[in-house]
Amino acid sequence: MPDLFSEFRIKSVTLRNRIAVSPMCQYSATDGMVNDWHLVHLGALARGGSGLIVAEATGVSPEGRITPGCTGLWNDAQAEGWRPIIRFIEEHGAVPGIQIAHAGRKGSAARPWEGDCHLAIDDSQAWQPVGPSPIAFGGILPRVPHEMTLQEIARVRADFVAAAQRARDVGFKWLTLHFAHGYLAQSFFSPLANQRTDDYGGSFENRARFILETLAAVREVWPDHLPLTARVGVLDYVEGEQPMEESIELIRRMKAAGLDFIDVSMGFNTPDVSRVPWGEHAFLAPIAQRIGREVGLPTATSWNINDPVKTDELIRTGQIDLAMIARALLSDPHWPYHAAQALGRELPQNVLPPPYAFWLKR
Ligand code: 536
Repeated sequence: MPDLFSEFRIKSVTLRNRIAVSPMCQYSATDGMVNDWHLVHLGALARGGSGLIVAEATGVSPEGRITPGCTGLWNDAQAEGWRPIIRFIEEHGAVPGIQIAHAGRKGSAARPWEGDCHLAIDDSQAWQPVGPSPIAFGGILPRVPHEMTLQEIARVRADFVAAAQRARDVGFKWLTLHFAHGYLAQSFFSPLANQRTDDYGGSFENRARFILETLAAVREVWPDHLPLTARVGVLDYVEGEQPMEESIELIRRMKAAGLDFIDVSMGFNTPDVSRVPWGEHAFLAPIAQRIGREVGLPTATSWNINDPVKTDELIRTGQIDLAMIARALLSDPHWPYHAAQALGRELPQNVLPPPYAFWLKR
């Protein structure tokens, strides 16, 4: 069995270890453009030795952003901005990935540290959020989304395709579709957000349609030799959510449509997260393991993964193939180095760049 520091191979991509940087919104872009912040933030994570770095949820259109500070891939200038970041990540031995997203009814929000709530309608930076049905998320995101027409659904699908092409052309090697966290695609799948009566709502087939069509359209342009992955919200921990069997069947059909890898996450389709077992280490790992086994796809999960010994065990016992780590890496980009120490292992040669490794080797 592999351990935390074993390579991971998928398609033509090899990760140096099983430590992956989960996408983390920085809300620090202007008009969707990355800047020095993103280079330093992601560069530090590459220097720190993680195998895979998935850049933050990046809007496929201006209205697809969560906040006005989110990154975008709806024009070529935005794509070009990623080039130095991709180059730096690769020069330091990590694989550059990006998550493309449409925020749906949760979009047009303030940055978390500026309130996290929907922007005022007359705010010059605000836009009209869209969704499958005119049902508000609630809580601090009270705006009722515009119910998307069939034409608007087709447009978002085309926006995902165009963003995937830009990600491909600028050199990303790993693409993650954001089908989680109550954003647009996930909200089509959830009966909590979708009450449409046309081909995109109601039955399992209809609620799955947006995700499956978007995935299939992206697969047409994303190179066969590169992994196409998705982060899927498989449960919400609330009444009225879809049964787990539906989530598993969705991922089975995603595999048939060309999905290579699944990152198991939550739905977040309601403001009520009181039943999420936040305190348990890697609480989604057993669910991820079940899905990976039943569908037959390499699997990752995230949320409260921070303890090196427990994380190594998740890999060694085959529960997950990759650990998607967020906050632990934010607080310590050198988590891989410290994990090797905690595991009592000799530091693998490829974890730290020579100017650091020389002084820090044990
Ligand atoms: C989920 N979040 C997910 C985000 C950004 C904001 C927060 C994303 O996928 N881009 C979350 C919900 C509730 C509590 C913590 C995190």
